[in-house]
Amino acid sequence: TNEVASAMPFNQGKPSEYGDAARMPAQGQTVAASSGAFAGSTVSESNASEKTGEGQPDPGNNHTVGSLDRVRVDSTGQALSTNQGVKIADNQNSLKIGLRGPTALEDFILREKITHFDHERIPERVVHARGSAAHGYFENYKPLGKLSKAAPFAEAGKRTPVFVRFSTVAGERGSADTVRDVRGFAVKFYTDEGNWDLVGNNIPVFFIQDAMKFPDLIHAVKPEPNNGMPQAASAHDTFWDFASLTPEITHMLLWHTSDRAIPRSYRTMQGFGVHTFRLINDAGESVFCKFHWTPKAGTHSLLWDEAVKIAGADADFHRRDLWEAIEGGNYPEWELGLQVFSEEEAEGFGIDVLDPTKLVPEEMVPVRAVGRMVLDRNPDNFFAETEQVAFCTAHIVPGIDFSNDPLLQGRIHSYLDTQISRLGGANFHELPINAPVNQVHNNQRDGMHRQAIHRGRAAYEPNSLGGGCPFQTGVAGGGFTSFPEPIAADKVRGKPELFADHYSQARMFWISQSPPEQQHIIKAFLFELTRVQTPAIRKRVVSLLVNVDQELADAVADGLGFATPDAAPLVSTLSTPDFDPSPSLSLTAYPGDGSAKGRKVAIVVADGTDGEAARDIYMQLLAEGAVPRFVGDKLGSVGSSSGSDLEVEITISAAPAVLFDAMVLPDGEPAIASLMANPLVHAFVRDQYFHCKPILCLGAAEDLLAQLGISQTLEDGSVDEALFLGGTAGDIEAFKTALGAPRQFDREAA
Ligand code: HDD
Repeated sequence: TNEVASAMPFNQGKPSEYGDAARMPAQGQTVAASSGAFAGSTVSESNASEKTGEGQPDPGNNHTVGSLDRVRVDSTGQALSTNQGVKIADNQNSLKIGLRGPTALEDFILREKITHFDHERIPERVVHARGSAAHGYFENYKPLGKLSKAAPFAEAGKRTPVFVRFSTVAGERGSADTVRDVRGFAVKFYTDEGNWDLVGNNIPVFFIQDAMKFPDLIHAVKPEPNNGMPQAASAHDTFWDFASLTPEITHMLLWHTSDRAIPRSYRTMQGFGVHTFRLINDAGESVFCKFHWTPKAGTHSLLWDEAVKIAGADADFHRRDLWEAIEGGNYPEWELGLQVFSEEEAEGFGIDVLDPTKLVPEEMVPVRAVGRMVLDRNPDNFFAETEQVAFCTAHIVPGIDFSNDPLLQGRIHSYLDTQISRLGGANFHELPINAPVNQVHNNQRDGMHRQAIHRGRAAYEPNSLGGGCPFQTGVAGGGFTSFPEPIAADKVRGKPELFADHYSQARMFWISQSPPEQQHIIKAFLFELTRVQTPAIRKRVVSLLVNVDQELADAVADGLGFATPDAAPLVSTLSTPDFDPSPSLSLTAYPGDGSAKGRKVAIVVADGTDGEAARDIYMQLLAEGAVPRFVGDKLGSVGSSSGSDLEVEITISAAPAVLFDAMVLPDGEPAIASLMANPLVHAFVRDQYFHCKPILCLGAAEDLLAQLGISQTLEDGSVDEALFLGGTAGDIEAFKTALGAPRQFDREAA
């Protein structure tokens, strides 16, 4: 298998770990080092945390990665030292008074080491604690100056460095990746006019309409406070109690029970800015905008049974997938799309675009692609980068502005505030991963852990002693200015009346789903509400569903063993829009490029497998960018009926079927016979089959399927499009195509 091993994708795309090559990822970017009002600064400072960017960056250098290099530590060839730089002679033994005596209080080496260790942890994020991140860039397609003067959109081909963190919401830092939950999709753009954080989710709507309710929502979904259960799950009484008493949540409940909440990987999910934002152009004109990220790999989700099993087999399933894809040079990519509309247009939508429980259907306002985002480098250090990165919705740049969405308005406060306790003070912006690529100049001073060494006497403005610097720029000098929205209104606690339409978009979502997607939603409601212990809560949730769709409500009530209750009372008599189905709300709308890239394929082998054919398939899959693995009963070689022996890479018990997107059963009679006798192999094939994944059988391998009662003819007489028996060249081609296609959900009906 040497030729196979050397063709394996892992650890090949990454530039060398050490030295200059690590600083020079292949992709270049066009951000100028010093720009804006400070371009002429003659003070040559070198301060890593403030990212001075001395002179011009090297061509082809990624600006963020480059400035992070200054703080990267590489211990190759270096001696151990204390934090004060004193070399350490003995790192095994503390300083004792006699070999069997007590330890001396003066052992500063021991004390420094233990003291530092005692303080290694910081509080986890209050929500979105579990996550994973990567570096990359955003590349703009065309100048968008007419719409927005934001720096990333200024020129065609312009690349802005980004750091992107994906997360689950409810679980703690060490919880499993594949739980049913919303996924965070937070993008930090290091623009040359400051940092812009687009802190979104993989679902375009939210649970609540006002930030005032956020602590209640999170207290309800987090583990119950008396017993600390359940971890990373919404399937418990407090969440559904809150939900059943909060009708505005209904639209989100349908997304939350849909396949969106159990993505196959971060690479195969959409992202959304959720809120309506404003874009501002040079003339100060403003339009409304919603942000969409669409994955090039297409959208793919898990089945619930699979997600549950993966949580045990590999709790890091999504983290590992992202890491391995980037290490393997298979860089995840998304297209950024904008939905742009004027305030006047929005008035005709029949929804309030300031309501984050509503979306603007793409059929109403098309999504126009404006650029692409590529993630091409893993962090060097999880804590320094992924854990310490601080996203804040308040981080916007000239050309972007907030809308009055009351959820967004509250977030603007929350994110900055939370970092102060999570990261231990007001200077978290100086942490290398958080610092903008342009230098920071202001009169904010001191505080815990201050890194910058500010020069001069004048830490106030206006001043004459500092030559008037740093100075305010005005708008013409590139300074941020808010859109001067005219407002004359009463100061009130309340909501616009259209916010009270809680069901019309929930119904639109439901009728836009394909039949298998609808079945998954029903099953998810049944799972969640069966876990709920209080019967009245179950009934209240179903009474919300009656307002969405009678069949949905009936199916859920039936599954829970009670008669469908009456509809929950409507809080408004306003007539509500009757939306048509919106095809873009179904995951079937995003096939992506249909490629097999990054799809994991198990080639199950045993003594007597036709090695030549197995190796041939392996190489063909590699050529497609897929990730094949020889899976066997135990590690070591297995004898081959043709060609040299095969090396098993992973065992069936270490990597059960749920960790693969597809499987191949090669030919070879003795091998088939021994696989048939192995109950683990039965479970493997059954899972692949019932999870609707492509299966390719070569030659006699089809006997194994026959023995398990699996055939190409489905219950309703139709042909299974993802089961390939026989192994002709045509079968192999069709199998490769199926790798990038949606699952064969027709099998579920059986
Ligand atoms: Fe939030 C983290 C996304 C509503 C308060 N949120 C956080 C993260 C994401 C989101 C992706 C993780 C960022 C990271 O990776 O570090 N949150 C959203 C979206 C929302 C939303 C898309 C609705 C549209 N969030 C929301 C509200 C509030 C918060 C209404 C409070 C009023 N969110 C927070 C927070 C967190 C956070 C407490 C925890 C850790 C952090 O901020 O840095 O401030």
